[in-house]
Amino acid sequence: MSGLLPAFVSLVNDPPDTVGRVSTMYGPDATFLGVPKADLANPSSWSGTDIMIIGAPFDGGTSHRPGARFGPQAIRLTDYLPHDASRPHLALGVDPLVELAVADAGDVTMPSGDTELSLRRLEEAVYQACRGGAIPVILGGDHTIALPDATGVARHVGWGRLSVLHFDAHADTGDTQFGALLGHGTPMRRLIESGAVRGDRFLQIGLRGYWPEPETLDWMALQRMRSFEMTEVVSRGLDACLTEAFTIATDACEAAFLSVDIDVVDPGMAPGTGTPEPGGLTGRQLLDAVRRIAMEVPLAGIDVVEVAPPFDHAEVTAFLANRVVLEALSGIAWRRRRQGTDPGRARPDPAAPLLRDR
Ligand SMILES: [Mn+2]
Repeated sequence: MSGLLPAFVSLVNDPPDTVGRVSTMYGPDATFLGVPKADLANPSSWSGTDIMIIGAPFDGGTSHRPGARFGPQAIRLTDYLPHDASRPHLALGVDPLVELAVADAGDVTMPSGDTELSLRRLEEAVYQACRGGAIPVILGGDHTIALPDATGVARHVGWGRLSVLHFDAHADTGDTQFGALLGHGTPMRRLIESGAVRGDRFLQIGLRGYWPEPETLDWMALQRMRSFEMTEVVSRGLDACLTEAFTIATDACEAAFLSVDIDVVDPGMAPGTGTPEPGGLTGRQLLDAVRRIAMEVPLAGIDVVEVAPPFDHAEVTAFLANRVVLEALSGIAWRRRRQGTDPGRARPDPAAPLLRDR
């Protein structure tokens, strides 16, 4: 690290195995809806944890408007109900925060000016959570973090044995971004290039607009990616597209990683994001899709990214992202109930009348 000013040396030399800390990088030391804290560096303190919330407050990879570094805290805190670590889900009949052991590791310390150090720390934190038996749920942060997120999960699940379900307005498969390999426009290409995930088990839903350019689409086709552009989603219906995606995602893979870029939703319903693209899913469609995925597909990791509170209005986007996390956790809790010996109050058909047979 010669040539750097001495003042920066301690930061750069910070050991990469510094996986996190039991607090948050920006704002008060709060956990996701009041769930207990966990110290990733001390696994015995969180043994038995099913879900590990990890904050990734990094926006150094944005190509346009930054601000997603404030996403984790907004997703943790934005809810009109008490932060009492209980959320009984009406349609599913499960309480994910009670039935699953959910803990919050706080934020990984990710200086947005040092991309490589930040991503290395995050990958290690995700891997540690997986190794301890938890499903990591990473709160972004810009989409650059999908690279360490899915890599950390693949290291545990099996290299190339992980499929990806990716909701986004953008493919994020660029070769470089302003000449850099790392950024929120390139993580999906890096993941496929490294072999962490399979290109032919990579499902993208909600693409639209005016990017990427034809050369990148050629590369995506070569990898045998399956990308559902919004016109196909509208024409066939989201449910039919999801059913096809699930068939591919569960073929010859151990588990799936779910990556939700909040800009997949129309900017009218998710204005707080850095690169808004008109014409997206409704908030309702995204919640239903995430719930269905968690109910039907074995998930090994999740991230929710690109919530940028400085551009939000009335916390619309933060409320939605908070519910995206809850729908995922509720679906996981429902799946475990239905597959276990005691279904409890889990409702076999969420579409049935709420108070049927009472
Ligand atoms: Mn993205």
